[in-house]
This record gives sequence, structure tokens and C-alpha cells, in this order.
Amino acid sequence: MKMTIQKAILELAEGDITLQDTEAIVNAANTTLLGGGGVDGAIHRAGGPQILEECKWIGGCPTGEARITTGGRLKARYVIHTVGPVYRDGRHGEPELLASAYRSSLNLASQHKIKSVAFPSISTGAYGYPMEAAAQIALTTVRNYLEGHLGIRLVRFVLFGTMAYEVYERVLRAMREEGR
Ligand code: AR6
Repeated sequence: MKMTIQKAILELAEGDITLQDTEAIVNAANTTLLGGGGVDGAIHRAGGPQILEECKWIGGCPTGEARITTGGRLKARYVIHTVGPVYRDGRHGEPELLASAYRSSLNLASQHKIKSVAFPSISTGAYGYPMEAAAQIALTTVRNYLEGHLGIRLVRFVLFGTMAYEVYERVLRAMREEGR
């Protein structure tokens, strides 16, 4: 499913983030930037040790911010590492921190003149963010960013499994219909 915003495309795909041929892929990391499970584990496995070396040198990343490394052996030239919030009950700043993780990642992409970015669904695995609420924040934040910034031409959400894809599709369709 696709939506056009200004001259950019926002699209949804089902699949594996590590296989994407966008210029950058985004990692759902933790504040140490030293690796973990889920997307993080898959990216370091597929990209090789160079990414971890760069992450060690960077020395960590606060929740809601982002840092950039090369893509090692990945097709993507860059990995943007961002840290989403651990979900507690939604009343501990989680929505703002999740939006900030997406915005910080897009800001870094813009600074590096990156034209295409693939995102996973940040915080919805080990960090427990409910998928629908996370999809609402993810899609709204990216849409708002693309409305205000030229340069990035493609943002692709790569959803893991049919259930995640269907949730994002439903939310994006509702956004489009409401024209919000
Ligand atoms: N491609 C795309 N999406 C994936 C993939 C993949 N290869 N693998 C899992 N997902 P998670 P978080 C989905 O746990 O919740 C790590 O240990 C998954 O189904 O990767 O932000 C880090 O080091 C889920 O919907 O990230 C942190 O400690 C989504 O990606 C912590 O997990 C995010 O799941 C971060 O947790």
C-alpha cells in the first residue's frame, strides 16, 4: 500500500528489514547500541562486525534519539540506530518518545542527504508497545515530517508478518480517508 506526500512516497511492505535496498535502514536498538534480539540482532548478523565497531565508538544513544553508522555488508549504505521507548502504560511519555525516535531518524537521514529509508515498527517487539497505537504514531510522524521537508523521496515501513502489516494498512487507510 502506498500514499504520496508532497513528492515523496510512504509505503508499507511485509518482510525483513535487513533485505531492503533503500539507502538507509533503521534499527530498533537499545541505549547501549551494543546489539540485542529482534531487528537489532538481525541487522548485526546480516551486516557483520563493522556496524558494532562503529556503535562502540559512538558509545550509546538516549531513548528518542538516533545515531548513524555505515551498513557493513547490508545492501543499505547506512544504518540509522534509534531507541524507542519501553512501553509501560502509555502515560510515561511513550508516545512522545516514539514520535521522537521516528523524527530523529528522519532528521539524520536528511542531514546525510539520504533519499530512501526503511523503518521497522519500532518498540512493538521486545519493548511491548501495542501495535495499533504505535502504527498511529509512526505513520502520523512520518507523514508530518514528509509534509515539512523535501529531500527524502521514499519511506518504507517493513512489517514483520501479516498481522503487523494489516494493522499498519488499516491505520494508513483511515488516515487517508480522514485526510488528517
Ligand atoms: N525485519 C522487520 N521487522 C522485524 C524483524 C525483521 N528482521 N524482526 C523483528 N521485527 P524489536 P523493539 C519486528 O523487538 O520492540 C532488541 O533486543 C518485530 O516483530 O526488534 O523496539 C534491541 O536491542 C516487532 O514488531 O524492537 C532492544 O533491546 C518490531 O520489529 C529491543 O529489542 C520491533 O521489535 C528493542 O525492542
